[in-house]
Amino acid sequence: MSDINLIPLTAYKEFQKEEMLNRSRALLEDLLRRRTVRDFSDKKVPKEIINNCLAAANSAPSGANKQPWHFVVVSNPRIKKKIRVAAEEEEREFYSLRAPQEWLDALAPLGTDSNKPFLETAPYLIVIFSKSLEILLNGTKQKTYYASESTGIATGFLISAIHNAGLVSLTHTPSPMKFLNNILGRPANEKPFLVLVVGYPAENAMVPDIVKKGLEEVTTYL
Ligand code: IYR
Repeated sequence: MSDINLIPLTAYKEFQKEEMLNRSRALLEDLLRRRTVRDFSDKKVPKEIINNCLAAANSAPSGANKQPWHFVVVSNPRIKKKIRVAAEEEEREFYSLRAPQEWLDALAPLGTDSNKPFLETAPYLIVIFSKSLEILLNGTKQKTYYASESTGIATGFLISAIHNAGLVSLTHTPSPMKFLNNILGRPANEKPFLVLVVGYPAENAMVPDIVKKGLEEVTTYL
């Protein structure tokens, strides 16, 4: 016999159909307002808001409930500068040498280049690490499961929570990202997943005029 400890699902709330429809529409409308922003203000953000958003991310489902992620929240200007210098070095190589033309063409509508001033301007850089192996306090190693998928789901929760709080974010993926372990002193079992740049948009921030695929193009009902 298994000795798992089951408890009643007291947290679940059922809504009337009408309310379900309203709630589904309300969240949809709110998420449709989200834009990835690259022009950040240096306006301060209370730490408690970031903490709440991270707690929301940390509630995400994960393989075998292992929570194979670690969040490093960087607000120290000296560390932000180090990250910017290292990231721009990688990006210069990416844009001028490593990126195939097809990739550069795909990025052209976004207007990105190797300059990453937002890494210093934005009040917070949340560096997300994914762990395929967990090292417990007593030094024993424990496997995690679906680490990338789990960390991706947690990151999605985080992006939504940040948007819901009235802030903007940018998913930034310098490549390769190994320098983040060195700068942030994270162990080798943690793999940088992405850098989430968080703050207020700059006054008169501009965003690329891009469109999303329609739902019918990405959905099949059978
Ligand atoms: N990491 C580079 C390039 C880049 C790649 C993708 I895929 C993007 O959606 C955007 C940028 C950069 O940050 O500029």
